[in-house]
Amino acid sequence: MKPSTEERPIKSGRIPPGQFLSKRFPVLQYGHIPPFDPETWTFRVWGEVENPLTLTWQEFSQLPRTTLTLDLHCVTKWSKLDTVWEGVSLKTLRELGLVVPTADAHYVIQHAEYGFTANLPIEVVFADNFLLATHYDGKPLTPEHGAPLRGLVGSIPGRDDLKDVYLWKGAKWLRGLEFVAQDRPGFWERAGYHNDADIWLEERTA
Ligand SMILES: Nc1nc2c(c(=O)[nH]1)N[C@H]1C(S)=C(S)[C@@H](COP(=O)(O)O)O[C@H]1N2
Ligand SMILES: [Mo]
Repeated sequence: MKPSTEERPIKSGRIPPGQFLSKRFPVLQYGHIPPFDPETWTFRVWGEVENPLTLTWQEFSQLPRTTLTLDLHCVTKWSKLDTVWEGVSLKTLRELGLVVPTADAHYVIQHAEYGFTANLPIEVVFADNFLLATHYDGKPLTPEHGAPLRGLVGSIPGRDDLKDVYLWKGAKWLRGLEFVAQDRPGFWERAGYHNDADIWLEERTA
C-alpha cells in the first residue's frame, strides 16, 4: 500500500535520522563485478507493459538523457550529498511511449547481472528521483559503481512530495525491468532489509 500524504514522514533538513556525512563514495555489493561486453549487452523491459522492449547498448545510448543531482543515503549509515548523475529517466521513456505500464502494473523489479534483484513500487521508479544512470560526476560509471548502467535512487532537497528510499533499492549492473502486479522482495529484502526502505522512517531492517 502506498502511504497517504498524511502518513508521509516529515523531512527536516537533509540528513535523515541515524545517518552521517561521507565525502568518499564507498562501494557496496554482494559478489563480484560482472564484465561488460557492449556487443552482447541488452536492456529488457517486460511483464505488465504494453510493449516489451529489448535495447542494445548502442540503442540505449541514443535515448534522451537527464542530469540529476541527488543526496544518497546508504543503509550502512553514510550519506553523500549533491552527487551528480546522468542517464535516462523512466518518465521520459513513458512520455516517448517506449515503456507504457498496463493497468495491472503496481511494482517494478530491477534485474541485474548474476540474478540480483531490487523491488520498488511503480510510482517510485517513475518519480523524478529515480534514474537509469550511466554517468556519475560527468564520467561513465566505473565498474564497481555499476557500469554500464545502474538503477539509482536518492533524495532531491525540498521535494517533500517524493518518496525517499535507501541506496540499496538501486541495482548496479542493471539489465532489465520487470513490471508486475504483485510485489516480490528483492535480494536484500529477502536477506532481512525492510521492504519499503523509507530513509526518513529509518526502515532499515524488517
Ligand atoms: N547488482 C547489485 N546492485 C546493488 C547491490 C548488490 O549487491 N548488487 N547492493 C546495493 C547496495 S546494498 C548498495 S548500498 C548500493 C551501493 O552502491 P555503490 O557501491 O555505488 O555505493 O548498491 C546497491 N545495488
Ligand atoms: Mo547497502
